[in-house]
Amino acid sequence: AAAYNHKVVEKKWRGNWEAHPINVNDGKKPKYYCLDMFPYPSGSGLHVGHWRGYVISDVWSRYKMMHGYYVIHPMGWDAFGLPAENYAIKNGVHPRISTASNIANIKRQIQDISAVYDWDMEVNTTDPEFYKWTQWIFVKMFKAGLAYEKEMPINWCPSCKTGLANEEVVNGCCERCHSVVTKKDLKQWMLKITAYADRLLDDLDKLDWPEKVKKMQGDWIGRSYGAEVDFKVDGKDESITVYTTRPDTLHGATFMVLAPEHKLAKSLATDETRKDVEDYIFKASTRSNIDRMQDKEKTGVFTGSYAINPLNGKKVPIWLSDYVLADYGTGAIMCVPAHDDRDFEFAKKFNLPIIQVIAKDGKEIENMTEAYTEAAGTMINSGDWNGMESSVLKKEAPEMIEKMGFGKKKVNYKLRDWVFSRQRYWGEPIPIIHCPDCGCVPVPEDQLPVLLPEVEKYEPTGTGESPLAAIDEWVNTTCPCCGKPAKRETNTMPQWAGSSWYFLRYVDNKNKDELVSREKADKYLPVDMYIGGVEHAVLHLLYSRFYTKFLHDIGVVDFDEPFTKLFNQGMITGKNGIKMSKSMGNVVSPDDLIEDYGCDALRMYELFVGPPEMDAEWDDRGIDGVRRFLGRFWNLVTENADKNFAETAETVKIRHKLVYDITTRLENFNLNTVVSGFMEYTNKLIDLSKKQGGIDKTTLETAVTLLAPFAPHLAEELWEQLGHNTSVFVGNPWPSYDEEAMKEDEIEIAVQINGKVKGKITIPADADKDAAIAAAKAALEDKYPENIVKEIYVPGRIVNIVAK
Ligand code: ANZ
Ligand code: ZN
Repeated sequence: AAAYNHKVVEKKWRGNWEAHPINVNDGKKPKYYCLDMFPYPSGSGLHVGHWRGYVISDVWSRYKMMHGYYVIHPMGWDAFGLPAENYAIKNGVHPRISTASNIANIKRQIQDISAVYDWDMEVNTTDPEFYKWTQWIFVKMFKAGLAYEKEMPINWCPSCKTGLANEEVVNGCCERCHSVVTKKDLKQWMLKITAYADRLLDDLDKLDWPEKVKKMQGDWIGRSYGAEVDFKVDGKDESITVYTTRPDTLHGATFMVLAPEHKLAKSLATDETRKDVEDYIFKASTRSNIDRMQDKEKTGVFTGSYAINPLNGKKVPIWLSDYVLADYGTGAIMCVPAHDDRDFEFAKKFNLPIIQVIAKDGKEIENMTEAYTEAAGTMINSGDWNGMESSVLKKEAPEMIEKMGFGKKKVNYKLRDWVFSRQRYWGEPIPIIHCPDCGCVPVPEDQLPVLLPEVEKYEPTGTGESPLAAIDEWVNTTCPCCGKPAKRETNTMPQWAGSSWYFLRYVDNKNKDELVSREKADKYLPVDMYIGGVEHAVLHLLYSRFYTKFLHDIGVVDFDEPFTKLFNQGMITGKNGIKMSKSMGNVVSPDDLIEDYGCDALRMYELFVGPPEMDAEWDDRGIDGVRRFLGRFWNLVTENADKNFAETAETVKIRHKLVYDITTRLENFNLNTVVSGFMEYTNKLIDLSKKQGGIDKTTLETAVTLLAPFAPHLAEELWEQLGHNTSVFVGNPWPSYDEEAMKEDEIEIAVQINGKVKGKITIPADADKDAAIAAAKAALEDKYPENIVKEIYVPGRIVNIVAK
């Protein structure tokens, strides 16, 4: 038989699959929706890192196909956003044009993976037929009161010259360009994602997602239970409300701290403190939240005023400090230095009293050197509350405080509403018209899409207006309500808008009347398996869940979670774990590797580099070993294909074990060990073939079938050589295994004396304890000890003899 030539084989099968699609919807098969996070079509094309996720999702799709599913496996383009716009600013090329050519290039590269993508389902977020529905969702949200305008200080990237959502600020810097983010007062469109906070949090329990991702979303939503407590300002009518999660520690509140932005901050100053207070407030206003939270050394200023602890009537000083954030809770806190780290630090620095109110072993600590932050122990120094268990009190105190009349129970969230407008060109226009009489009026649904107009200059103005504001003919329009002159909204949507719902559109991408028909939605959605990088844990995955819940609530779909199962693949990096990027010059392109080793070899090598959920360093040299394995596998099958060799007991056993190992590893996503498993078993079969003179056809067919999701071209070719004239993926179900048939007749086990291995013995697999011990005795002969305390047989594993 001819040697394995990947070029010939891969070309032939790509052509065959085009002529005879293997993943067909006959209307009878159950569906399985396996989705990749769709790519941004960047100018630099795909590298081997991008391949990894696509190979994983394709293996999974083909595996599901072989279980009789019609697999929905689409691909599309997340094509609005800054890179295309920045390119336009630099080179004067319209983003529409550069985007189209990038897509064409990346599409060709993705097709080289030979994945079973259904290109009839393709979507592109910048296509007016697509963004019509992105705008439609916005209009629906506006009508539901979930989209609103608000003047507020928002995160502003001075380099991208646009506002950012909280989720887009990472360690105080712009997620995209890493510039330090500042604040800017701007009128913004906001989406009320907070209205869904409880559902977004509680429904995480329904999801088969990595725990790590669920925890990140949970922390981001940040629900906490506590109380709001009112403290009267001494000598004034005003009172200050604080938010606390630890009302049990109220007796230990020895001072109070307000955010410098608190509305009472200035008025609490006395003649002596006024100058210091105003200086401090000014300084804080120039700093970002992140800086403030990360301060090593606490800063603060005494206002000169006092508040009254409502529980015990004690006077406590009121301070200002920027470790208290203005936009969380009430912007004011009661400070319990004995039981909170930050309060402790502050008290030490400014010499404020520390009163311990929870004692771990009933004893008060002399000279506390750090706060005791657990809610575990008995209450002390707490009047009527003395002797209570703090964990119990923590839960009961909010209600007690409510009854006593100086506060109430309160739930708080870290999640904030979503800043949804961007002051940039290359995005979906927000479909709103501003009328002097009617206010904000949504563009009527039958007039959507609001097309993105042509502009002469793409530069952001930096004034907080998008380049669209300069196009008078576009901006000036009439009010859909009253017909009077009115102006269009000139902000555009963030890049997340299209990606928050694109997965719904694939299954009905040509529908002119609906986002997705209810019939198709019911039949093909939601996504069963979603595969992509972990960097989207909060942003995209949270926004998509919010959109889906909203579309559920307005009856577009009947499910309220978009992605039933999630898999995050690790990153492929260059040497020393450095991210692959053009600027680092360490990008490995798949193109040459496909040429030299073949698509199948590259697919398997992508999986072989390490556990798929972990990052892995790329090293081209390893692909050679995978290519050689494919050559050996090819030879094994082709040499035996026409032999009609009868099956032997030994081969049957290996066959069942092979099916078992590959299937269980694949089910658990241990894909790197699937590849090493194939290598081991192929060597075993080659040895066996030499020993016996051949391998039977059933075993060869089984091995080829198992290999098909991984190396589809090669598997198709070998399947044909084994005498089949239909695809290995069609009408050829995934092989099953029989645990009985896998069992070895004889097993090798270790013999230990007092835990130390002394030798190995071979015994019948079903040997009982007596037989195993007898075999051990026979093997060790005179080395078998005399003063035996115990003889232990761990079935199938060891004999251990305990002796004196
Ligand atoms: C008294 C206390 C005693 C507190 C104690 C903690 C421990 P979550 O919601 O879990 O993040 N806090 C409240 N508002 C704040 C703000 N705007 N800026 C900074 N800190 C603020 O935590 C809520 C706790 O964080 C609250 O409970 C408050 O301090 C502080 F032993 O009140 B605690
Ligand atoms: Zn009007």
